[in-house]
Amino acid sequence: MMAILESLFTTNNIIFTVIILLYILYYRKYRYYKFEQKLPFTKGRRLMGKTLPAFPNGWFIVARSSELKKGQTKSVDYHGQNIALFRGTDGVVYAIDAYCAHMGANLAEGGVVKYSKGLQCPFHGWVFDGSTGNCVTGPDMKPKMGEKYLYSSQIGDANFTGPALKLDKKEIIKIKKWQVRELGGFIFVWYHAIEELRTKTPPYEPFDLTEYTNKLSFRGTSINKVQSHIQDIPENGGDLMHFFYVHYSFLPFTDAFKARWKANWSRADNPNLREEMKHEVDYINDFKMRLFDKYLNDDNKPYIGIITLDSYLLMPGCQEIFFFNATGFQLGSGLVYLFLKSPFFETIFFQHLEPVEKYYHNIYHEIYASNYLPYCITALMLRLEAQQVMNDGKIWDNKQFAMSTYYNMSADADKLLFSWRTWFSQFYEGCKEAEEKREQLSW
Ligand SMILES: *[C@@H]1O[C@H](CO)[C@@H](O)[C@H](O)[C@H]1NC(C)=O
Ligand SMILES: *[C@@H]1O[C@H](CO)[C@@H](O)[C@H](O)[C@H]1NC(C)=O
Ligand SMILES: *[C@@H]1O[C@H](CO)[C@@H](O)[C@H](O)[C@H]1NC(C)=O
Ligand SMILES: CC(=O)N[C@H]1CO[C@H](CO)[C@@H](O)[C@@H]1O
Ligand code: FES
Ligand SMILES: [Fe+2]
Repeated sequence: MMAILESLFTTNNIIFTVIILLYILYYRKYRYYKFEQKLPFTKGRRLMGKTLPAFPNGWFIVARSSELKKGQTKSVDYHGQNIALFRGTDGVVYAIDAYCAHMGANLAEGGVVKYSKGLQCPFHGWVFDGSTGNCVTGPDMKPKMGEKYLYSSQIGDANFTGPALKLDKKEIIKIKKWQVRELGGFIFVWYHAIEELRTKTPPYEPFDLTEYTNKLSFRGTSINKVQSHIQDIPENGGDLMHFFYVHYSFLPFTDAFKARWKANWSRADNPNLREEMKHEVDYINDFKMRLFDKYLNDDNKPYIGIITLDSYLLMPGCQEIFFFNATGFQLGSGLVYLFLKSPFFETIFFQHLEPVEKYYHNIYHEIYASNYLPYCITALMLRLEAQQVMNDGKIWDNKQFAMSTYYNMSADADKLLFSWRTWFSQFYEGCKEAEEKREQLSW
């Protein structure tokens, strides 16, 4: 035994051991780690109950930049809409309604990029300008006039003699155009149920993370599948109590490593935000305040919720140790930017929701971490994060939407839930009416 130990510590072996250790830490397999949950946790049939509208307004990510090369198209189904996404030969990403104004072909399925920013229908060759939605006649992008005919509503009646088609109007042919942003490798589309607000410049923009991600490296993506009302997911940010019940355990299969959380939430337009979110540790507080300076402004403040989270680890036979301090920005209904700060490293979890259909969502977490953090550590962090989301998933996938519900207004946690819900209700503007109009659709 001693001989083996002694031989391990000869110079050559120490070098060898260090090399092996470094190799494990930088094992290439985890350079970019991807985790995908197989299935949601939904059990049996569930009475979802009455809910708020299923599709709130906001910026949502519909694709990664790498998925859309110049001249490529992608069909996007989201919020009950079919969108044709394409990258012009000018390099810009455009989003227009999927259905051609002529005979209804899907422009994303076989459409060809034309005149640098137009998309040509695969059926009879009409071209739509991605920047305006206008149907155009040639490379000069001149809008084309068309005659709109409506079928008579009496078709199908007994003894109907016609005419079957009636001229409705003569006008410029146009389909819906969606606002697009491309930032940090992601493509965002702005959804608003109200027509004028869909086309007007949105009141807030996705965050530009470049300043932070320049210092960090992109390490991986996790995808959790959730079957619940979309609000249940962001609502976690304003739900302090659930941390104690759902997130108390750090590692799966064992309760030996417990977590303790100190969480709080505030609307970003709270005039006392900086005092109330002040952190007692100076460098953490500086980090937080710098984030507020960079990302909050008078225009976007009403649409942002601030999460603060301190995490402590309890290990058997050890003193409680701090794990990390986090500051999160809930930006509208579909994006969360979580900045983790510790004395040893910096990490960003960027969470975005992909509505697959009514009550079915993919939750993405993109992890960015300090360059010197070993790959296997960030892979583990991402995997543990996905595990925490799965803990939530077991609740989400089987719960009802809490529409008319009881609050304990003498408890801080429920008061906060109440104010979180008040804040989030703004994202449903116009959605109820839009969804009622779409009722005849199957999704
Ligand atoms: C259609 O025409 C037949 C035969 O002329 C007539 O008996 C019937 O009442 C008509 N139906 C309607 C709905 O007008
Ligand atoms: C959250 O912050 C508010 C405002 O500073 C404070 O009154 C409240 O006690 C905090 N809640 C928790 C659970 O720390
Ligand atoms: C409501 O909250 C108060 C204060 O935390 C607590 O004393 C009380 O037991 C709670 N009521 C219920 C029904 O949980
Ligand atoms: C490393 C560090 O400063 N951690 C801090 C995280 O936040 C808590 C307070 O909520 C501090 O006590 C820790 O020191
Ligand atoms: S359906 Fe698109 S051109 Fe005819
Ligand atoms: Fe949670």
